[in-house]
Amino acid sequence: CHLFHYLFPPTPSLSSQDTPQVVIDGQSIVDDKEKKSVEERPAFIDGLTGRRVTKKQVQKQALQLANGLRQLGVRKGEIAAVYGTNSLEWVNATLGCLAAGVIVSPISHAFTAHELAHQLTDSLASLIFIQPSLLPTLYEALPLLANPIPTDRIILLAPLPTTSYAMTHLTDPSTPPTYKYISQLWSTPLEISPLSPTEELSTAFLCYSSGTTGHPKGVETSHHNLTSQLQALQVAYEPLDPSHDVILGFLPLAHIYGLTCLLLHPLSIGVPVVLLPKYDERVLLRSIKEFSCTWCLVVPPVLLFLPIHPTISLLIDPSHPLYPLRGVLSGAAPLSAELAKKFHAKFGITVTQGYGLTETSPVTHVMTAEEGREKLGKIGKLLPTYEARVVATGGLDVLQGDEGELWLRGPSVMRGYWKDDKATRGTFGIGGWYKTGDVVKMDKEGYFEVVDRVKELIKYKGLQVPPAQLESLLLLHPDIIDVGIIPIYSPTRASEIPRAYVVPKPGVLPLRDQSILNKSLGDHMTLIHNPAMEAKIVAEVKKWSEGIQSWIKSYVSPSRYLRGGVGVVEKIPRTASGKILRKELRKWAEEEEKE
Ligand code: 4UW
Repeated sequence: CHLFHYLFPPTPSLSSQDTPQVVIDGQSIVDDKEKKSVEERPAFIDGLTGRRVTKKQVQKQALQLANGLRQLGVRKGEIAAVYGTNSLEWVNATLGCLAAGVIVSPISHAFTAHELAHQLTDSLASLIFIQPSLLPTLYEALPLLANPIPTDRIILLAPLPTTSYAMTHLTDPSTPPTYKYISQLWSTPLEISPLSPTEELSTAFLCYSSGTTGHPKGVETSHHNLTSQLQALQVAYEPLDPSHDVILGFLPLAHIYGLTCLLLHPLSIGVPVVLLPKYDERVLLRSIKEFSCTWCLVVPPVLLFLPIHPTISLLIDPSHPLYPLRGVLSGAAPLSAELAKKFHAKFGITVTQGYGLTETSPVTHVMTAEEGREKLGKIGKLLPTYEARVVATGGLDVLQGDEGELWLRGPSVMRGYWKDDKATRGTFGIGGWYKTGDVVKMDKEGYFEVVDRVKELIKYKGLQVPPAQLESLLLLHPDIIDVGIIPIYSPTRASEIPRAYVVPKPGVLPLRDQSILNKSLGDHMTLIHNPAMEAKIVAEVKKWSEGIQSWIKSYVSPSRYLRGGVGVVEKIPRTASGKILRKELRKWAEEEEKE
């Protein structure tokens, strides 16, 4: 059905007389009082202000927005960008668009004007919901857009200001601001038309992912993809109790992990979510206590910082370290069993894992906390509705227990990449199998483990860093003639970081000098940290590479900075067809590591 109808099933009455009771041995197991209190519990809480909305209010406001969008002339099938940090307004914009049949393309709040312009142009977004503080980035992006967004379709993601707060300081002073706050768009009547069965396959979301190769592409996620996903999660996800559990939500809703696991799934099962705009240890600890959070979603680096931050220890009661938190679910990047163990030793809380991809809506593997205790470091069993194969190079299934690429099939696999048939064809094998680009193995009981990645993707703290995007940017630099980017692992960050190898234009650096070539490592590479290099040249190369690192900062968001550094080399190893031999680059990085 329509995702909106799945989230808010059209039950005619919620009065106690009409509500069917579950009766066991003559006793009602859900008494009216308890049911009523569950309905009155908030669906979402703004963790900073304490503002809260119940599920009924969420539904009403979404319908009001849907109607307002219609009045604005926005039609079914148009694309709305939602650009901001987690907030109640973000939820309203997204669900309002869903109800109106408008496709939502969430955009990371950390994006630069350059990245924003790319996604707005590529997605063909015709309206944007934007957090007011991000307006300056939008102004920078507007001139770069191929499809301009009219001013009356720039809608502010913020509660109506209570004072006569003026937006002028954020806008071009020559044009008076005409933007509306999201709630100014709300209008009645409140109803949405059901989707016909064919429309169920229509796109609901357009999240961006680089997939196995190339630039970020829009992933077409349909209503049906998500309703199937939510049904499967209801069976296999950690059992959460709507009358007791509260989820802490600081991961970005704009990433599919947050979108499904912090917004859609909790809303569908009626468990409240405390929304925080970013990861901040102090706010996080305060929120756990203030809102009695019992469940938390993280990416691996969070587990590293929390235990070691010195000022944080003071906030923790040693007898109940993170009370009442009882479970932590990690995903989006590799988690070592060791890190999970350390966290458990410190806080007595089991870290369990899930796995998924933007292309699979996203969860395909997950474990409950109970399973997590036994299977540390694994990603769990295959979620119901999915079929999986573990495939060797050449396309044959490996023997049970051996490593191979994970291929998936199921109703939550994306429709395809937006306006990119070639990429879509490249990612699906014969029989409609979706090739993940991740290398896994499965134990006898059916628990999977991620052991490697064969695709280009780099994950910085769970966020995608597409090497192809960074490479094409670096090629625009006047001093650079070739470049290859790979991930290196940073144990202090518990995350991969991108490292660039670049070939400078002849003459830019004194690298062609024979005396230096003689000291190079291998035939093709001159290490900048080679201690034999003359100090002056080392300093020059270092300064130049730092210049490259800061140059890229004006184009990409912080998760994509070249934190792994810039290595200067004579040439980038490529195949005969010109493909970068990333394995070779990885070897270089390992050699440097040993130095
Ligand atoms: N271990 C190792 C993992 C893991 C992993 C993902 O940005 P995307 O497209 O999507 C995501 C989705 C994350 C996610 C989904 C459902 C879920 O339950 C959960 O954890 C609770 C997390 O990140 O990136 C997809 C790529 O991210 C890597 C892997 O390479 C995959 O192809 N990845 N989860 N547990 N690697």
